[in-house]
Amino acid sequence: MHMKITATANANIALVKYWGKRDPELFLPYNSSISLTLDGLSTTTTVEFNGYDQDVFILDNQEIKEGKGLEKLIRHLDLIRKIAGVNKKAKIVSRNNFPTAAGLASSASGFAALTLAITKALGMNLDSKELSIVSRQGSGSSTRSCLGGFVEWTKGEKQDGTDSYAKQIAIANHWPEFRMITTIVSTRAKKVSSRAGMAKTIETSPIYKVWLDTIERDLDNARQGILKKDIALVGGTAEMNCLKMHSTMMTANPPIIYWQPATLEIMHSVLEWREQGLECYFTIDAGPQVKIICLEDQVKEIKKRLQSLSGAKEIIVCKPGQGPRIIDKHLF
Ligand code: 2P0
Repeated sequence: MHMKITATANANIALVKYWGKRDPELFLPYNSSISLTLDGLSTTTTVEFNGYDQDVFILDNQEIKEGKGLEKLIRHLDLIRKIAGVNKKAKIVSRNNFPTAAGLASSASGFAALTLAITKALGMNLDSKELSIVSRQGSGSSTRSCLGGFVEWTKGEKQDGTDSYAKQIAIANHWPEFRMITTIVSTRAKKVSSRAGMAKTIETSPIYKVWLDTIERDLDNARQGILKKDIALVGGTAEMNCLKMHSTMMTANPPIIYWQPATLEIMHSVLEWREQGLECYFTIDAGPQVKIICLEDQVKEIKKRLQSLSGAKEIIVCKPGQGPRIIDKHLF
């Protein structure tokens, strides 16, 4: 068994979204989803199991002592301890290289790095499929951060979740010109978590069925678009899929509206720029930030135009990134 292990994992942004759990205990989704693992938005986590009489979690230099965040972490640590047949306590220190509260998929990179670090520290050598199955049970979107490049989280059919895992569609280098520009419009914590939002949507939105009825076509188009490196197909599919997901949220009862005025300002701008011949598409997750999908040669112009808008407080340009890995540099 290793003394201390440090792992790093990248965030991912979905092109075809995960929205809705058929099994909330095992984190089994109603639909498959497809994402890009992003270079540059990452979480690094160091885990040590020897010498502690209670679990200690430190995230971005702050000890997490209570709350839902702590419950999620303990639940995940307990799950892996159970699989490994170990009951030692751990110290876990984690750092994001981006603002945690900004809604930039910190739980995706966070749980992927955590799962890799804990399993390695407990002497388990999981392949990426096994890693993604364990990570999934900490946070759904982290399933896709267990591989680099373009990734599909296949929903699976089985009740035990053994066929609900991450598969790589294409490596990061398959389409090195692909870019995801993240614009931060608000760093305020959102009122409704993704987890609660999904549950409410399934329970109350009259159009959740439409989401499920049309998802396979979106998945097919995204896969084809990625393999053919067709930005219009990938971007167009992602944009429409995002709008459909938000439509299901907005028609929940009570309605869930993650957009802020600045979100709409950027959405309208992207549509206008595209009409003017600048090829770009938007996607938005369960929060107000807008991510713009484009190719490398459009980045400079898009950044310039974003800077002239009032709402884009911060702009982060991401390329296709690698999957999680073990590194030598420990955080403590
Ligand atoms: C996604 N989202 O595919 C979708 C799009 C948000 C909107 O995955 O409850 O934090 O931990 O499984 O992974 C965010 O959901 O939720 C998410 P849990 P998670 O990226």
